[in-house]
Amino acid sequence: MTRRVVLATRNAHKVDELTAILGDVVADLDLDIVGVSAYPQVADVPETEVTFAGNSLLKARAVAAATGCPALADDSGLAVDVLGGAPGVFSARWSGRHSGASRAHVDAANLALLLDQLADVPDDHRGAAFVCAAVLALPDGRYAVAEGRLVGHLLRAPRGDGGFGYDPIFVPEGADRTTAELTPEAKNAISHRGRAFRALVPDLRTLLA
Ligand code: ITT
Repeated sequence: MTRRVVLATRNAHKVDELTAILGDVVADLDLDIVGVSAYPQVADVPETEVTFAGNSLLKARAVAAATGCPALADDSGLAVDVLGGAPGVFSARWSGRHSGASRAHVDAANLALLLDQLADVPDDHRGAAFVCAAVLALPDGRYAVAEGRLVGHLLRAPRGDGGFGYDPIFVPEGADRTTAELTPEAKNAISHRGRAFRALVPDLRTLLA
């Protein structure tokens, strides 16, 4: 029997990435994956925790409770070494709140602010990592958490049109292209989100079986 699982994100890029990353397990377990936008009555969850896992759990639990379906959430961000791990859980709102602005506009403002803050930081101190906490929460209260990281460094100017957020300035360790210059498949194969959700798959198989 097909089982519905709701993705607790309003970020369309994440929905695309997660649908591709989870392709195999979705087919194996006969899941019907839908974004939370299919449930207009579900309110936005304020991200009041101070860790990726905490916020991801908040989002997944709220959507599981509101829809009665198992929910998958992702909380993610960029941790910059020289900023002591910031923007971290504040990555999506690093340049403040922009009410009514498009996600592309907000992403561009966040990226421009970060580049400005790092303008005087030399190349060998521009290390950073993308971090992701993936959560599956069931309406009965059971849940599982897994984390993934992608280590790299930050450029001085954006390059590439793919991905979203800080992708145009992030070059993974050992690579020469930004994650915005990779194909979606190549990004998903190495990304923090790919790693976190692949690490969650054994729990998906157990809890959704
Ligand atoms: P939801 O809360 O609805 O899932 P969001 O975009 O607000 O969407 P987060 O709170 O997890 O999600 O914030 C993640 C931010 O971190 C995101 O807006 C980007 O700025 C950045 N980020 C996360 N993953 C990224 C990726 O793969 N590439 C580039 N930037 C990323």
